[in-house]
Amino acid sequence: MNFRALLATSLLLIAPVAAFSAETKPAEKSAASARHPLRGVITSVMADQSAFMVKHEEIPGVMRAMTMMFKVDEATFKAFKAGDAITGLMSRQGRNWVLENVKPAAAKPAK
Ligand SMILES: [Cu+2]
Repeated sequence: MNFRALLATSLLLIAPVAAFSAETKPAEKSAASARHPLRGVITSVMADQSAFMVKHEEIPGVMRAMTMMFKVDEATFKAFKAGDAITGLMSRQGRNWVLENVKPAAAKPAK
C-alpha cells in the first residue's frame, strides 16, 4: 500500500466519527439537566399528573420523533389544551421529562 492509499483509508475511517462529534456536542449530551428546544403538538392532557402527552418532532442528536409525557408546572398546564401546537424546552429531571418555557407555536404540517 502506498502512502496515498493509506492516507485515503485513514480519512475514510476518521470522517464518520468527526461528523458524529460535530452533530452532537458533548455539552448538550452529558448534563442530565440540559435543556433542548422542542416543537410538537399536545395530544392529551393528564390532570392528575400535571402532564401533557406531546407528539414532538425529532430533536437532532437527542431523541427521535415520538409521543411522550412531559411534566409541566400548574400555570402551563392551565394555559394549554389537547390539540395545541407548542414549543418548549425539554429536560430530564429525575425520573421525569419536564417541559418548560412552553409557548404556542404555529401549526405545521406533519412530516
Ligand atoms: Cu421523546
